[in-house]
Amino acid sequence: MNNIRNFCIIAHIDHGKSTLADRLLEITGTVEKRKMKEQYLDQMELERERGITIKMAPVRMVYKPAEILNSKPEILNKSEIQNPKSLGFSVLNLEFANSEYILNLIDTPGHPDFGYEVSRALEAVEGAILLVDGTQGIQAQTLSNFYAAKKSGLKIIGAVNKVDLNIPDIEASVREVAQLLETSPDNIHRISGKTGYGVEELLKSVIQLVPPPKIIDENSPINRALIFDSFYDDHKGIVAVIRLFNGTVKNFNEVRLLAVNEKIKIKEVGFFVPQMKKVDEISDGEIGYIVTGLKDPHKIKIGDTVISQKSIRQPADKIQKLENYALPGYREPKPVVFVSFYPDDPDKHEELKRSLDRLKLNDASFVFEPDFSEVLGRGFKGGFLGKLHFEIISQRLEKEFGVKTITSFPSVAYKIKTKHLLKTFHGISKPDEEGFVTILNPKDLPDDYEEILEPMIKIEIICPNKLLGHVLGLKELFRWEDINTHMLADKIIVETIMPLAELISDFDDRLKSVSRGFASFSYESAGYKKNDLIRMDILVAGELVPGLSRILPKEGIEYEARKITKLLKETLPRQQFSQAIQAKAFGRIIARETIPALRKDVTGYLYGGDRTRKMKLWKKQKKGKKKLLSMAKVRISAEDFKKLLSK
Ligand SMILES: Nc1nc2c(ncn2[C@@H]2O[C@H](COP(=O)(O)OP(=O)(O)OP(=O)(O)O)[C@@H](O)[C@H]2O)c(=O)[nH]1
Ligand SMILES: [Mg+2]
Repeated sequence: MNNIRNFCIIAHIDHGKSTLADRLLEITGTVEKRKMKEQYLDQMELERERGITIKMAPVRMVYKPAEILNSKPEILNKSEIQNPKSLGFSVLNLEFANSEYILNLIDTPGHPDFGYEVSRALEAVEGAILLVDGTQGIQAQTLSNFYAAKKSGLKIIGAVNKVDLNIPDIEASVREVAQLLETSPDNIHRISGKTGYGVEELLKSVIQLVPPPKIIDENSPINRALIFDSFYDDHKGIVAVIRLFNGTVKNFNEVRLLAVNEKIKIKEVGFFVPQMKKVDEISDGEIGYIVTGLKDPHKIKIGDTVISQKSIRQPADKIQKLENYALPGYREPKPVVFVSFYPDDPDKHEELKRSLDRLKLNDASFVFEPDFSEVLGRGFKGGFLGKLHFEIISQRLEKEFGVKTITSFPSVAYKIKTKHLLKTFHGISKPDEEGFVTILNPKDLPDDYEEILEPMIKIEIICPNKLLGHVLGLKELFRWEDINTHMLADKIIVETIMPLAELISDFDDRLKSVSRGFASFSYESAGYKKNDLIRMDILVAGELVPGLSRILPKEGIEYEARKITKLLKETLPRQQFSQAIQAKAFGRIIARETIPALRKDVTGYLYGGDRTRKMKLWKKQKKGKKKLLSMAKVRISAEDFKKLLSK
């Protein structure tokens, strides 16, 4: 066990984690060179398409320094092995070179919407490489991930990446990282994940500095493992990704899932290499998977503890209460964006449910519950960690499961006081002690509400000093309050309070563009605040489109109404007939556009003056249209929602 190292790579988005992981896969011979492709661990179709990591990816690598040295005869001369400097390690020397190490790496996503993946990975490892793009320096998620890793008690190794780009700012980034880690710049690695420069030295540091796995109570009569991820495999069924904290798990072992209190017989155990590879057992301190044989996806709970007895002669439950063996597990994810999904075809309700269940198995931060709309029928309300998270789930539904859905505008949770009773799928909403009910769907806001509170966030933006003016230029557009600034090395941190609803408009894009990509942000919730808001409905061809209602500040609503009707005109498909698009608020129409018809003149072949015949045909066409209309559900893709939400 002394030769096992469990570690992850954490960083801000795009700082090069998955590219560094590629080099580690190569150095350790885990993936053959001819099979190598860029960001190898990003295996999901959407990850490759978008060039970002969405899921954490564990991989087990075996590293034999001596073998590597043998393959490089030019450096295999004893004096060099004993001269630590040349090989980048200082303590272990020959003993190190002759050993074999098991390296369990977890690549993590950088985008804050997938932060739950990172937080779970942190609990399965003992160390982290904090990677910083040398051309950018420290960014918001560098900070938030660093603090999270520190809190989890991990050994953190700093590395500045992309040194192949040879830009002068690199040393400034090194100083920033050194300051953050409270160490000397000499201890920060300078690497290039692209060329491989410095990567082997970094790996050696991981081996030297990251402690071997911690074992909780070696004499415990219980084997236990933490479930930190799960997914559905078409052939194997429900698979749990685990970290062993005590003992071993073997094929065909009977184990208990503690939180859900379910006994299962393990069908298969294995490692990720990075594909699933079956083995006989996973032992102390290692990371791997178990095929659970479970049919019901709700039986897998992320953060649950898998336990079994080490020996039958010591019945565990007699020794201690089983709950006492539970590992700490995870805090529940807190969704901030809510969207309702309805199947395109009402008959597909079950299929949609099954698909959402499977997605949830693969994405613990996604939550959903039943929902109902008079027009669209039975559906589900999904809770997401952000706008990108919603976009990804919605696209995965379509790509991986072939399920088409009608979705509502992404919304946040408002609290309102009203005389009306608010019906939800689960019955009538009960007011809290202060008389407020929470609404997740804008359509539920009555015009004559008494009071409305909107959720606020505390946002922290980090940018180079010289861009401060540009960043502050966003103040009015995004309704900032209480702005504070402070310095961190050559950067400035802006703290402000902003409505959460602004975050799901195009805040991220705007910040990126005013700062040319040099500013980044993180946020946390900051309670609720009373504001002057109203519901705006959208009518297409005179009919209210359920998913398009939104809650907006009264001030500037006409502008918002004109913008959305115009955008909808460009977005919605043309029909056989012209359609009016209207925005309604304060009980009246405040903006209007018309989508022209895909003209097909049914009277075109008639000539002469017999008007009644024409009228008859027009009438018939109108009737057909009416029928079409009642069926014309407005389907808007996640990408179009993004456009509609932009400022
Ligand atoms: N020049 C240069 N480019 C690099 C280097 N490492 C990564 N890149 C590029 O940076 C971009 C992002 O790389 P990724 O490895 O996907 O970054 P990531 O940190 O995994 O991104 P997320 O997982 O989405 O947070 C890609 O275009 C890489 O080719 C490097 O050392 N040098
Ligand atoms: Mg990545």
